[in-house]
Order: sequence, then structure tokens, then C-alpha cells
Amino acid sequence: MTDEAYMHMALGLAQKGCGRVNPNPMVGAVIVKDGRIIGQGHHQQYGGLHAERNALASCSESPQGAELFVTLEPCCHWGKTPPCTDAILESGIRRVVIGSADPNPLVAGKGVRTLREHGIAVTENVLRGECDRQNEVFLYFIQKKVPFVVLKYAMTMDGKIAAASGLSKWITGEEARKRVHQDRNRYAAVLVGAGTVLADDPQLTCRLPEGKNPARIICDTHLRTPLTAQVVATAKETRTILATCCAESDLQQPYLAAGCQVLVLPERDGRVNLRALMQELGRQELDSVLLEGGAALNWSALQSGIVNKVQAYIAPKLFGGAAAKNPVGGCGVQSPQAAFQLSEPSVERLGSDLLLESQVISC
Ligand code: AOF
Ligand code: ZN
Repeated sequence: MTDEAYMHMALGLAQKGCGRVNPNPMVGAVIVKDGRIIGQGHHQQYGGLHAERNALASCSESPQGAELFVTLEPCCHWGKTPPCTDAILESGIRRVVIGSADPNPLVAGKGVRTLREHGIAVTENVLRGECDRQNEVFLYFIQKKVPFVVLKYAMTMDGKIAAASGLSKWITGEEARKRVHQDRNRYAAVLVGAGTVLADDPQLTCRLPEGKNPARIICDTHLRTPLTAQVVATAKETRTILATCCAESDLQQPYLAAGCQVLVLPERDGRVNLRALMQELGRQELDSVLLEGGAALNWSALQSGIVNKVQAYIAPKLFGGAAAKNPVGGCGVQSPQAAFQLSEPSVERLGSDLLLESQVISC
């Protein structure tokens, strides 16, 4: 098998950590000796052993003289666990093949250097693109210290996110909705505006058997969220954060008593300052946010420059209606030249729906 084939296996192992390791990376490792796979491992949960150590511990025979394939540069620092470079050196591994470089300032090339200094052959950048894509959240968060934000919406082919009546259940089919639940498992938090809570009373949980619930963040400038809303009523089981400009403790008190966290933030144009919110979420180690609207919040987020990626689910339906909502509201840009620029989208079919995904290039 080629280096790429083993790295592909390591990527598959790493994916098993999805939703369990944030804000740390998903990492997978495969150990190969004389063409046989003798060990495999991945980073299983936040604070747990790193992939390299799990793979070494799983070896069916001595790793002396073997090769290690790992999706991320091995660490060389004492964190919650000892340096993986130490474990690799002790094991007698002779060659290490790496996918992504680790921009963590504590590692940042020092992992590779340490290995080379001890005579280990190191090959870098194998399936680098795929490895970087798998850890796009980690690679962003470790450098910027603010969450990676994904703006997600589902619309009809005429660009509506609800019918003229305001009803929006359901626009896309089951496969697309399942994908959204996979993303709620993957990302640390979900963010919606208070208007969405008032209109739909959503749970914003992950309904997959093994999934984890994201923290639920309600952007609620004036604390309008009903105390009877599901996100408030279940705040003791699943984390709910109200992001507000309202500093009145009398108004905050019932939400706090219900188990919500209330974050008082500065305002920008009469609404919650979303950059300040992202900085606070970063301080709380929330590395990623799935922004699920509505239209006004989506516009504010784009304008604030906090959006990294856009996911547009498109259903083969037409709603019509001049007043029916579209995904991004606000006042919009004044000329086509002023558009928010997105990268060429990837296209995926989910049942009869499409998912377009683009990175935000400029906003
Ligand atoms: C992981 N899992 O498999 C690898 C990581 O706080 P610690 O000790 O868990 O260290 C976290 C850092 O270790 C992380 O930011 C990354 O730079 C490096 N590699 N981390 O959680 C792993 N290989
Ligand atoms: Zn490590």
C-alpha cells in the first residue's frame, strides 16, 4: 500500500473523534511494519491520550523499525498528556509520515524537528489537503482564538427559507436534515436569533443516536426569549447561552434560575456585537458555531465579518411570494461589486436536495 492509502486509513480513524474532541484536533494514526498494519488509534475524547499513543498502545507486535502514519504533526510539548515525540522515540519507529502541520505555537514544526534530530525519517504533507480540511476548525481556532463560523440555511430553488405564511417545516428532505444533525454533533455550538426561537420554538439538539448536543446560543438583544421556550426549559440538561445587551439583573434572573448562562455584550448598530460575542465564546473554548439564522442575524454575521463558511441546502421546490423570507436579510449590498465573495462551491447531493458549501473569501 502507498503512503496515501495508509494516510487515508488514518483519516478514517480520526473522524471517529468528531464531536468528542473539540477544541482539540481529530487525529488518526496507523502503524505499519513490513507491509502489515500492526497498530491503529485515534484521539477519542477531549483531554484523552493522543492518537499516536493510542496507536502505539494497540500494537500487536513490537513497533521497532515500523512506520507511523499520522494525520497531524506529532506534538512535542507537555499538555494534558506527555509529548508524543517521546513515545515515538521510545518505540523505535524508524519513519513518520505526516498529513497536516500543527500551527499550535507549542508545536509548529518543533515536532518534526525533534523527530529528525533523533534520526527518524519524516515525510510531510501526505494528503495534506484532506487532513487540513478535516481539521479546518482546529487549524482556525488554535490560531485565531475565535470560533469557526458556518452559516447554514435551507431554501427552495426560488431562494425562500419559509413560505409567505412564515411556515418553514420542512424545506429539505430527510437526508439533508440528517446532515444538519451530523453538523450539530460536529460543531461546538449552534447560534440563532431570538426571532427564530419566538417563531419556531426549536430544540436545537442533535438527534443522532451517538451524537452530542451543541451549546445553544440565542442572540437576544433585549431578552425577548420566552421563559417557556424549549431552549430555556431544557437549559439544565443542555447548555443554553443568551447573548444580550440587556444588563438589567431583574430581567436576567429568571433565565439564570432556569439554568441559562447570560452573556452581556456591547452593542453594534443596536444589536449584540457579534465580534465581541465570538471573542467571549473563544475564551470559553467553543471552537465552532453553526449559525442557523434567521435572516436578520445572518446579515449581521456577514457584515461583522465573522462567517468562515456558507452551507446552502437547496430543495427542488418553489414557494414564491414577495414577502416570503430569504436566507440573508438586512439592507443588503448596494451593488453587485460589493457582494460578499465566496470560493467555488463544493456540491453534494443529499436525496433530492443539493448542498453547496463555500468558504467566505471576503466580507
Ligand atoms: C490532541 N490529540 O491526537 C494530537 C494532538 O492538551 P493536550 O495535551 O491534549 O494537547 C493538545 C495539543 O496537542 C493540540 O492542540 C495539538 O497541537 C496537539 N496534538 N492533540 O488533542 C491528538 N496529536
Ligand atoms: Zn501528542
